[in-house]
Amino acid sequence: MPVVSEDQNDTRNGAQGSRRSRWARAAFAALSGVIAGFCALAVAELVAAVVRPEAGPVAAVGGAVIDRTPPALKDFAVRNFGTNDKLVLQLGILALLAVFAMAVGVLALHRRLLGSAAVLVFGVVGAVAAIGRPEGRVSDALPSVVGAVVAAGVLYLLAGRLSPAPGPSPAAGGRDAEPGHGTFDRRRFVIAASAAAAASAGAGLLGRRLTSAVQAGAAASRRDLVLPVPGSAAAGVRPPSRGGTADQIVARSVDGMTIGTPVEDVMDGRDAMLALGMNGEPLPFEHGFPVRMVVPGLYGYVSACKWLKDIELTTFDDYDAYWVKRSWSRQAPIKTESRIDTPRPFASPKAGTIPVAGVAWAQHRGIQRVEVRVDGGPWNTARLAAEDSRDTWRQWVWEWPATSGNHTLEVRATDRTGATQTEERVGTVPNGATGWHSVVVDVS
Ligand SMILES: Nc1nc2c(c(=O)[nH]1)N[C@H]1C(S)=C(S)[C@@H](COP(=O)(O)O)O[C@H]1N2
Ligand SMILES: [Mo]
Repeated sequence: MPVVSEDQNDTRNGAQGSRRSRWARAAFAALSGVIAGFCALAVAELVAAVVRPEAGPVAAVGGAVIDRTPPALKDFAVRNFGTNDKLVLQLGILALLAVFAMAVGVLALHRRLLGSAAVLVFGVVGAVAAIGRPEGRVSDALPSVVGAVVAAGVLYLLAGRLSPAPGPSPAAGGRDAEPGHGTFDRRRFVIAASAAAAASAGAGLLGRRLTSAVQAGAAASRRDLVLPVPGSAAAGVRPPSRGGTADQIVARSVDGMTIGTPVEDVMDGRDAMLALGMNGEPLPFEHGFPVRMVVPGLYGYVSACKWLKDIELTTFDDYDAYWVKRSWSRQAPIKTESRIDTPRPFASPKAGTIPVAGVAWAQHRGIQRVEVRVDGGPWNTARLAAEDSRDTWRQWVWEWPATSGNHTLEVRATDRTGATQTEERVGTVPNGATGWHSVVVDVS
């Protein structure tokens, strides 16, 4: 079957065709780069499925980026993308990778060895990111390195298919290729590229399979877990005789998180617990299956280690946990806070009686009073829902006799120690935000 190569068209159509041919080769070169990139990721994910899923390059680079993102940018991402922030980050990484892959593909067209070697740089980036993760180990480099080496080989091969065929090309029906004129055999390239893409897809699917087999195993063990009936609604740790200079409990998780909790809080009789269940069933995976810590009254980053692996008794002098290393406070009791949930900001309700309602919390101290005021006027005491326990949120409502116009609603809570929520506004770092929540509404 005679196959017409790009270049034979050129000889027929002259200079215009030749230019078109050069563009076509560049496009094919960019495509080679993308295929090599796809191959790198697929192979890396396959190896990661065997070695350790978190060591896969996309997760590792994503994690490394998050660790190095300035707080302001992190806040921006959380504000704009909410719980999709990690997805957006991963898509961003993939988009950036695609651009680089195209560039490397074009480079390989001109400098085959150099372009292929450039792929290895990505392997180094992935490897460094994976090893640098908390709990990272040298073997975590394997997925990125193997992926990059295989991809470099693939790019070298594909770039070879794009180089001018030496001498008469049998695929071109025996016609002489003109040396230096950019002849390449499209069919041979397409076959090689398709094979590489298909093999990569196969590797990626196999990796997925392996990972989902592990997930299925975890799901089965969760399904088979029979929760014991608790002796009380919540049974806290009872203090043994105190002793020793130890003042910090450090919990470690399988995802490399470390969380340090004051021994004093865990042992003071509150319902500190290792939780196996929630709402009458085994913990959901995202909340820490098979076991997590819960200590009422302390923010999650100092108390609530999920996917718990081990617990160590140590001192605050000797060890700083994950977020403490990142400029958060060693100790972080939950602050007395309240929030307006309805009406929503910039709502336009009708004049009349409007219920203003929300939640307030001061875990382990309990909520004593919630007050609401309109346009900086006098405070009005809200009605509180029954208290489930002083460790739980408390709902509140105040019936507002609303008149038409623009109004600002503010709320503040007072806990059972008599302390009233501070008006002073501070951000979440280093130990939790403060300030009064306000909502502006336009009553019609
Ligand atoms: N292993 C692990 N545990 C963790 C974290 C984490 O990133 N990894 N985040 C902590 C933080 S900051 C909070 S607020 C809670 C959130 O728990 P939840 O997902 O059950 O609400 O988990 C805590 N425990
Ligand atoms: Mo948190």
